[in-house]
Amino acid sequence: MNMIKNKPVTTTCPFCGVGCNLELHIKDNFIYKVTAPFDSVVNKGNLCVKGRFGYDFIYNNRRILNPLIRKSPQKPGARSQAFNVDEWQEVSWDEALDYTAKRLVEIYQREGSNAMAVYCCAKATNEDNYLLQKLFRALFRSNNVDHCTRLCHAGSVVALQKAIGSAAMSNTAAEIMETDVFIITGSNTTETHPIISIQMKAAIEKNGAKLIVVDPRRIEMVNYATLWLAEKPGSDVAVFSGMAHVILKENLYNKEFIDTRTENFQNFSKAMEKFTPEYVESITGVEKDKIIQAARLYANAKRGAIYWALGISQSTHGTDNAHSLINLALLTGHVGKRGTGLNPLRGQNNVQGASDAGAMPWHYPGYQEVDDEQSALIFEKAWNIEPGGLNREKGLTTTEILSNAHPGGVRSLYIMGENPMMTEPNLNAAHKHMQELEFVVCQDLFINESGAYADVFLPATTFAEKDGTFTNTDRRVQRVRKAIEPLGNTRPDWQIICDLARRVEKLLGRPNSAYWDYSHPEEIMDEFGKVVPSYRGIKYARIEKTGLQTPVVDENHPGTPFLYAESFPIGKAIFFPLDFKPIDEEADTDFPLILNTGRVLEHWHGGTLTRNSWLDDLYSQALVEINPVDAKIYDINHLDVVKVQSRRGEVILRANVTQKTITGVVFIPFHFAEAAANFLTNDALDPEALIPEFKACAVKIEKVTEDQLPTKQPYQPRGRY
Ligand SMILES: Nc1nc2c(c(=O)[nH]1)N[C@H]1C(S)=C(S)[C@@H](COP(=O)(O)OP(=O)(O)OC[C@H]3O[C@@H](n4cnc5c(=O)[nH]c(N)nc54)[C@H](O)[C@@H]3O)O[C@H]1N2
Ligand SMILES: Nc1nc2c(c(=O)[nH]1)N[C@H]1C(S)=C(S)[C@@H](COP(=O)(O)OP(=O)(O)OC[C@H]3O[C@@H](n4cnc5c(=O)[nH]c(N)nc54)[C@H](O)[C@@H]3O)O[C@H]1N2
Ligand code: SF4
Ligand SMILES: [Mo]
Repeated sequence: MNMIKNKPVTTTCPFCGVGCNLELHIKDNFIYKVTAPFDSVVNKGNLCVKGRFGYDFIYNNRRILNPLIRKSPQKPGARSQAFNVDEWQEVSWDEALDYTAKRLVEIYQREGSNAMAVYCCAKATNEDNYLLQKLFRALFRSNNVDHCTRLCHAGSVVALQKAIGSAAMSNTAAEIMETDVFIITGSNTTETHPIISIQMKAAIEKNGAKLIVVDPRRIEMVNYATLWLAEKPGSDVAVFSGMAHVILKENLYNKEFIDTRTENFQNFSKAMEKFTPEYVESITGVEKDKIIQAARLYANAKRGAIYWALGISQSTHGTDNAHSLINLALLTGHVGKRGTGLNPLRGQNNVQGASDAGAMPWHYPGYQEVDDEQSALIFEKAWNIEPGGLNREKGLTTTEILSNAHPGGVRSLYIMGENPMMTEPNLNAAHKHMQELEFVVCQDLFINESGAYADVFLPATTFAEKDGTFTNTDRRVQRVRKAIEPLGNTRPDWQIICDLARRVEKLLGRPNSAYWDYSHPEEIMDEFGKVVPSYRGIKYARIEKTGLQTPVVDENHPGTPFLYAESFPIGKAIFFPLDFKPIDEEADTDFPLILNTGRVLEHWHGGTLTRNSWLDDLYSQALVEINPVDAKIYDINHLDVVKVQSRRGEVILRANVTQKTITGVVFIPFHFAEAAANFLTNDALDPEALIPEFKACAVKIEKVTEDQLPTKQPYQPRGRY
């Protein structure tokens, strides 16, 4: 069909959780330009480089346009890890789906529910994720369902759930214009949530808001900050408990809020006694005066807000770190009002939505617990399953799914739009686990480092070729619209899942047990709304122009810009007494530096999208940031080739000698396959959230010769058309 559109198609950006609105300009089924609507409440005409120019991955030559099956079947322990398309055979959808259903059902019938596992996808829509977890729960009776949220804000989620009963961002990003003091910690906001950072800068420059940055890296927002607390990695509990100590000692706390809205204050304040500014300075490296100033500034604010991301969460004590922030907000009453709040900046375009949709091992859609009898009954009824049929046991998390990949454990892994072989910690160990699987399915746009292990590849459409919804970081459910016809034989994820589910049902001899005959994602959202109260009022007709912020409890409900005005979901919020714990692997004489990992503006995670885009021309090689003082010690000049080694692996890349990282800490972005930072990272986990310590492990660095620099993956020039 030749679709020449006079009017651009409005949709939602597929990269980050800000959820910017895009206008896709189309001619002959080709997107030739992207702009942003000026009346969008989210981005007001602004876009970052990824949203504006990064969409050309859609047309990249390496995109897979037909279903593929391996020519020679893969065996556990002897899987080929080749990207080489010659090892694959193009097949019809019928053949690919019949084969996938047959292999999955065979493993399920032989090994049972616990052998089945799935990674859902925070880049795909709410509708896609709702259906994929439904397939694994309803048909394979498995709760081994997780997605990248585990590697991301799991620490924040567990702490927020325990302390207040809900894990979403409490306020709307745009309310920053009403804030007078805010803290940014563990968030490199200008590179990772660029359009929110524009609003933050405006709050400072136009409104005189004051900013406190707590981060071991000299991120760009430090240029706008009143105070920068350059702590040692992993010392957040001490920094924020030190601030709480000062607030308590100087009587700057909000007594009325504490009395009426919180519990456990006495135990908490007792635990804070030891965090004197002197003690905190000795652990964190932050001068005590700065702790005192930061405490006064935040406590005396009329409307204080905290924004945080992975520097807090990705730690073996990520849950405690997040509690230390929640404690501060409760102590000062800076929550439950406009312009305040506890604001974990969610990363992927639809990580909030995939979590809401139940893409998690311990929860059904809407955070209803899998081991709660009442919740199980609700879903048995909704999905037409016999009473007692759904699995009541909590499933495995992403990292656990891999470490349980052995005979008697997980045998098959279905991956929709994730790339664990770039994004899990300790990749050498992860590679061994992946090898042990019997059957791997990848449903993606490209054969990425994980697809290279797959037995079947199911080619999905991109965001621009399908309908649905994404839920952004401030809980706004927005439309994703089909702008072009799917390229080649690609299909939207929701259709692939339904086609597969019907085949699985047939093989299991339970046809039509759950409903899979949707003609449009809108019908999936209607079903989703029936089982998840906070989405009950989301109807496509209501979000045509502007999204609605959950909870939207009925069809007349206007949405909820900020939460907890009257009470918290668990009634009174709970203070958590904390103690300081060091990182799992501290620097020592053998591995004297700490490795911090994270992102750059131009790239996305494992690089599957952005390295198949011209964005790779903008930022084309991995660099390790090292402070000039350390560079001198190790005799390293700017752009020298160096080897970075940890106890688990090594990578070779060029050095970027820069003040951006503090002494004793080096930083590597994890986007580059030829120098994948996750060969080095530590897979030690937070005991409650089970999130790995991506942000700190011990490494050593040495100069090596130029010829040792690995060549980057062949990059094929953009443009299939
Ligand atoms: N360009 C781009 N944008 C993205 C992404 C991307 O891949 N590329 N990914 C998206 C996703 S999924 C996510 S989750 C977000 C992540 O967003 P961010 O969390 O902002 O991303 P990171 O680069 O991981 O930065 C984390 C920050 O934590 C700091 N940090 C390290 N250790 C510590 C510590 O011990 N304490 C504190 N307080 N800070 C520390 C780092 O120095 C860094 O500044 O970004 C989203 N946006
Ligand atoms: N060292 C280190 N490691 C980290 C982190 C870190 O800070 N440091 N951060 C962690 C965090 S926060 C995250 S969120 C994870 C991210 O980890 P992943 O989710 O594994 O990484 P992505 O590269 O975003 O993988 C997304 C995949 O989805 C595909 N895709 C895109 N759109 C669609 C679609 O519509 N349908 C389908 N089927 N596929 C699609 C893309 O092609 C890509 O292959 O990485 C984690 N790993
Ligand atoms: S800020 Fe995020 S949502 Fe907005 S254009 Fe950039 S990547 Fe897309
Ligand atoms: Mo993330």
